[in-house]
Amino acid sequence: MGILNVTPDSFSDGGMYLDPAAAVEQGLHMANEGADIIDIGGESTRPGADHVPLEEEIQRTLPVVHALAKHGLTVSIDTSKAEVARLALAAGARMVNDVTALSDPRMEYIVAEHKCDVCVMHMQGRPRTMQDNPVYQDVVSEVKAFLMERAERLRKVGVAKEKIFIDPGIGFGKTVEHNLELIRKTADFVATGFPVLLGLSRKSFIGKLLGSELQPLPAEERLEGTLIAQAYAQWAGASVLRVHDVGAARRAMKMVQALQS
Ligand code: HH2
Repeated sequence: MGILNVTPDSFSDGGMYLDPAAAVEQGLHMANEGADIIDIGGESTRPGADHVPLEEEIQRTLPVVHALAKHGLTVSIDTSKAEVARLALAAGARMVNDVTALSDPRMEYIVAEHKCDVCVMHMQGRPRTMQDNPVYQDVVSEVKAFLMERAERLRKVGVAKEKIFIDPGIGFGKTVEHNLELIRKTADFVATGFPVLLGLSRKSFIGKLLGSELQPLPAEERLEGTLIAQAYAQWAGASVLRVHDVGAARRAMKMVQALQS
């Protein structure tokens, strides 16, 4: 899954694809490099990010969703707003990536109606404050229980199991150690029988591990850390990796596949 943020403030590619033509070009480029899905987001979820009004999010995302779907690409809409999801699905998107896991009460019905794929992600708190002081008794079991509850809500409105992707939400209300523990236990999430999606790409835990808490390695120097963490998750059975560097991720995935066969 290639990341396409049509935002001014995303932590890694913010401001690069605000112009719809540049966004479409980047979407096509990622597909060429081997992305199966293009995930289009109009609201940054980085720590401290501000809320984006509905109309603004629609204006940013819809033209790009429409254009890339028209080119025959599989498009995912990264949104927590049911209305954005509804319009994106009508414009040709085939997946909803909801980092708030159905916080909008209409979301599950829209997903069920369109029979599309959906990703529910775990987050402790909300972006503005989520990194302040995340606390868990047992991070893996708490995150898993939350995801199972949200998956059950989708099952109840008729969404097929294989259409529900679960995501532990790396970096969303988690310390470096919480993130590492969740990645180490990828197989526990895979064992639920739901496909697992993971977003590790250039995340700050990699910067902190390879630099320091106070001086994290910058986002553009996190590729090796990203690829190794992704290879581990793929080996443990993750189904989808959400990435910025599609070509490099594809080559790494091929190597893992070759070693596994
Ligand atoms: N991470 C980000 C955004 N959406 N969706 C899922 N399912 N899983 C993730 O880990 C995930 C996500 C954050 O990364 P990015 O899109 O690069 O930045 P921003 O939120 O600043 O736009």
